[in-house]
Amino acid sequence: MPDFVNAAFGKPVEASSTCGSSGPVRYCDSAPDCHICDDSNPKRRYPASFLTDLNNLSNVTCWRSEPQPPPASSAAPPDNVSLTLSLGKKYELTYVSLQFCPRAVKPDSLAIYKSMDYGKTWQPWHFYSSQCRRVYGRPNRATITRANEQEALCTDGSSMASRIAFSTLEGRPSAADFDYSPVLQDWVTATDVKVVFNRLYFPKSDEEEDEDDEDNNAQRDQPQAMEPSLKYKGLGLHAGDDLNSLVTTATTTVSMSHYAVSDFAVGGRCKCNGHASRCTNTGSGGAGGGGQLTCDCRHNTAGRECERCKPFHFDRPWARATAKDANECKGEDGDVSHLNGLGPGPVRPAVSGAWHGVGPAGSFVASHMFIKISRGLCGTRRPAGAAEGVEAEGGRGPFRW
Ligand SMILES: [Ca+2]
Repeated sequence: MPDFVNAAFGKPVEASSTCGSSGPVRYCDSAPDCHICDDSNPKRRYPASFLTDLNNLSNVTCWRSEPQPPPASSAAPPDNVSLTLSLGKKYELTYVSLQFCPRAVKPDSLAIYKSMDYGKTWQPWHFYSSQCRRVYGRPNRATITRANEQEALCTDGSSMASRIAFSTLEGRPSAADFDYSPVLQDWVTATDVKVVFNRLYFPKSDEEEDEDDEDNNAQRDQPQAMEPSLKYKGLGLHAGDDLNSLVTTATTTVSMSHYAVSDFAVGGRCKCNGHASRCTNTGSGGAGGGGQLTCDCRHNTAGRECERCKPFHFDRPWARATAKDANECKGEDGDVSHLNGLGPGPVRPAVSGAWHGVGPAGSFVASHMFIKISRGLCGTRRPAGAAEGVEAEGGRGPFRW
């Protein structure tokens, strides 16, 4: 299988908000320690590309979002600052980690989503919040059983250290049988990963009431679980509001804060369904020259993820390779093009007992010959118990197995 890598390294990340993108802005860290960011000034830039650059501890580089005032109450609209990472290929990911910048405020609530179709559709992968029920409509302590292994959990954000690491398989019962769990193989597959920061702070007074809130509001919160933003519709800020003017006004009165992340990493392997030991760049990739990452498929498989059998190798159905069985696609390696004109007819393998099998494409292998016949003409496989070399009915006439 391909090497375990940080698939995010060097990949582009799209940020919905970047500090100083429309001119110099004052931002503050957790202490009253304020600075200016300005995206047009190389010394004061905090672009999204700093999320996936080399994570050098002696020279930490950070992405920072536009500063904003803290929410007035728990009913204030969510921030919805997002980071979208596109991997350009299916990967099987075992962790997603975010390292927050030194001295930066740790977010209270964030959601991680994944896409398996290059960003067309998204599904929740994990939530972090000090208020799981309120913000995401999910219990804080849910249990995963074999019946709901594809369910996103919410864990308490108050335990967030300077790094959060979501382990995709942790606590999921079938993780030990990963090779045989299509559900989990699907669960860890992603082409894109999106992090949405919903809350930097949760107002203190609301936090203290949380214990009662858990049960009393469980039902009220439930229908809004999947769409946190709906919960705040009609309250506070609207999409059309000029945030910059609000930010400027607020700077003098409240401590401005922001999201600040130094490293966005996703750990996993290029997805090849067990049929390749590496992924390679193919093609020129056009003007960018980046090419397209594709599995270097073996076992007679084909496709970007080795997700199907090569032509003329359909003698058994495609299957993912496991630790015990390569599940190689079977067929005849020889050139059959010269037999294309051969019409349907009875098949008589020249050598008794040299029968290899009949595949979905109607291929029939006998000794060193590869004879193309129409589907179903010679039946399916040798019936159990039928001895080799006996006459058998098949299509238009008897032939030998
Ligand atoms: Ca960095």
